[in-house]
Amino acid sequence: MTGNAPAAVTRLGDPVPVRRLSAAASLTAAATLAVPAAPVFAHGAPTTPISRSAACAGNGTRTGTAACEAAKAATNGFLGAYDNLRIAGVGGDDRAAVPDGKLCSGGLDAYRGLDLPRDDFPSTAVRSGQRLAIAYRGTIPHAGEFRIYLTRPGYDASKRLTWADLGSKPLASFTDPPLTGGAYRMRVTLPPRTGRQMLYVVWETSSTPDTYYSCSDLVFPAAPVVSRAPSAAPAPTAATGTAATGTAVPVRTSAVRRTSPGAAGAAAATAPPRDAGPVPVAATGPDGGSPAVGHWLIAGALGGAALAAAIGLAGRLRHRRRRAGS
Ligand SMILES: [Cu+2]
Repeated sequence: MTGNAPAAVTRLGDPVPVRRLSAAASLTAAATLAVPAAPVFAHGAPTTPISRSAACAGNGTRTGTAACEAAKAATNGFLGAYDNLRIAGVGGDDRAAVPDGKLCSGGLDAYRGLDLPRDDFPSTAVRSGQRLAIAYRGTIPHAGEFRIYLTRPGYDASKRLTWADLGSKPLASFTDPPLTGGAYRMRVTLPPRTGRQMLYVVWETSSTPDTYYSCSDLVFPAAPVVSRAPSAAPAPTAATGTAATGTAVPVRTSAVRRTSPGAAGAAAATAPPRDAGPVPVAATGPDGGSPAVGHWLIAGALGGAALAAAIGLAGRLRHRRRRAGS
């Protein structure tokens, strides 16, 4: 368990806490003067299939889209950093820690706009049976387990996501998957679904107290439209149709049609064959870069630098201590 490759990588880019303190002090001062869009090196989020946090939250790649603008507006004009959607001390009981209807924000106020039940969040076009590649950007690597959930048939994307939508068990789970190119790599086979669905990823880290949550919007092909022949003969599509999908047909169809061209383009751009997936612009630096610098730059840029810095420093030190102790 200990001394494996990912842990070694982590330590390479891990300055001594004392040095971090002095560097942070000067960087905080500098950040208040300049740096419009400061990079954030926090922890992680899925970039493929693109998650609402990686798209819309701080330093996201699609913040200008209508859904992201709405999400931001619904969060008092500010969303937290895209890779920092985490809760400490969950200990595996996600359902107790994250309330229904707030799964995409993890119940965190700084991300509540991500819970909006909209059908135009940046999404990924997929199909049933596909071996979907997942790239979970790890801006600070941690050991831990990923649990990948998919919404059940009959999920209604016009309502806020609940645990019941996800079923009792994850589609798959992975412990310490390979970290290559700055992202954890996993693959899941997608079961039969139609229309808009949600991939919900839980990352319960074991090297820190934190668990991370994220929603990735998926768009399967719409359910086949059942033809209404004058005769009583069953429609040709009946072979694959079920009662559940049949009743859902009108909803799915209209939902897909309402998708804007921009959103459709976004979906195509993140189509599954692209294994690597888009990487948030601000996070493109080498992973061994300087996470501490990013933390302090953003803390300074957020204004109220002193307060933010104090809070951030406390969090960082606790975070490091836990990791050093593990
Ligand atoms: Cu972290």
